[in-house]
Amino acid sequence: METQKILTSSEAEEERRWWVTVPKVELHAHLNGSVRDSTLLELARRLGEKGRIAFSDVEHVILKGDRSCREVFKLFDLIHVLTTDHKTVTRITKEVIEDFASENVVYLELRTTPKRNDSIGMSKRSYMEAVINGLSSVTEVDIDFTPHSTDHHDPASSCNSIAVNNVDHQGSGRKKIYVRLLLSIDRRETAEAAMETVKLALEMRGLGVVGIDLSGNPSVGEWSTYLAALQFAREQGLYVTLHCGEVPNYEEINAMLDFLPQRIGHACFLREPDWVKLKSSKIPVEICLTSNIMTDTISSLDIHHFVDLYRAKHPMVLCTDDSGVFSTSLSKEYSLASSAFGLGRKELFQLARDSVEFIFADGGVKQELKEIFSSAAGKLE
Ligand code: 6MZ
Repeated sequence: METQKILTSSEAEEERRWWVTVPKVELHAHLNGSVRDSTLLELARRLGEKGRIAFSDVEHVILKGDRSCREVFKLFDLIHVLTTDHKTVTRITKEVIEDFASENVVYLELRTTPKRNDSIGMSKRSYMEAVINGLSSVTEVDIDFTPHSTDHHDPASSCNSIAVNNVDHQGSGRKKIYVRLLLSIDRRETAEAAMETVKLALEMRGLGVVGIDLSGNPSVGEWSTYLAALQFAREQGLYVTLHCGEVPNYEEINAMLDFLPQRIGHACFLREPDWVKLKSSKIPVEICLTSNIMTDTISSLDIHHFVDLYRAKHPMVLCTDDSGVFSTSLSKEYSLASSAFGLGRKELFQLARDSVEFIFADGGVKQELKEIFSSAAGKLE
C-alpha cells in the first residue's frame, strides 16, 4: 500500500473506465438508492403534472450533490413516494440490474425493504412479486437469479406461479449477471413487521432471496426490536447482514458484533475493543466509501478504516450503497480506492476476486464466479 495518488480528472476517468472492463461483485446496494436520476425526474414530472407534488421543489432535491445523513433519509422518503407502486418497482428493478450489468458487475446482491401500502393494494408480498417481475423482465443481459441447488426451495410456495427468466446463454457473447436478493428490515418498522419480512424471505427462497439486512436511519429505533426476527432468520438458514456502526452507538455495535452476522455494512464508529472483536471474528465488512464521505460519517478518506482493515487482511468488499443517491458506480468506487489508498490495479482486482468468498449464494455460483475471475486474471497479466 503506497500513499495517496493525486489524479487529474482525466486520469480518474481513465481509471474508472478501466474498472468498468473488470468483473466485479456488488454486495451492498439498496434498490431505491440505486435508481437513475433520469427515472426519478421522469416519475416526479409525472406526479407533478397530476398535481400530487411540486415538481420544481422535488427536482432540486433529486439533483442536489452533497447531502447530510439526515437529508439522505428524507430523500429516501421522497424516492419512495415516486417509486412505490407495482409497475414502477418492476421498472426500477429492471433498470438497476441492467445498470450494474453494464459495468461488468457479474454478481449482485440487491437489497430492498418490502413495503405495505394498503391505499394501492400493496402488501410486502406483492411488492416483492413486483421486484421478481423486474428480474424476469431484464432483457439487455442474461440474468441468473434462482438458486442452483433446491435445498431450501419450498415447492408449496404460492410464488412459484411467477414467471422465472433464468436464462443462461453461455458463450453467446452477451453479458451475464447473477442476482440474489436480500430483504431489508427498516429500523422504523415494528417487531411484527420485521418477522413478516423474514417469513416472506423464507417463502421466496426459491426465487433467489438469500438473506436479511437490517438498515434504515441509524439514529432511529433500537436494533434489539428485531433480534427475535433476526435470530429466527438465522435459525432457518437465511444469511444476515447488519448496518453496523453508521453512528456512534457503542452498545449497539458491541451487541451486533456479538450476534455474529455473516457480514456487516459500514463499520465506521468502532472503538478499539470493537476493532479487536471484529478482526478476531473475521466478519466481512461491506465498505461504501462515497456514501461514508457524502453523509460525513467519515470526514476524509485518509482516515477511512479501509486502510487499517486492508493492512490487517480483514475480509472486505467495496460496494456502492446507493449509486443513484450518491452519483457513484462500482467502477468509481474501485477507482477511488485506488487513488485514495495508493493501491494498484492488481491488488484491488484481488480484493474483488476475494469477495466471491463472502457472497450469500450457493457453492455452484461461487465456483462459476471464481472461473470468471480466473479468466479475467489471465487477461490482466
Ligand atoms: C442505512 C440505508 C442507507 O429498501 O427502499 N438505506 N440504511 N444506511 C444507509 N446509508 C446511507 N442507504 C439506504 O432502499 C432504500 C432504503 O434503504 C435503506 C433505507 O432504509 C432506505 O429507505 P429500499 O429499496
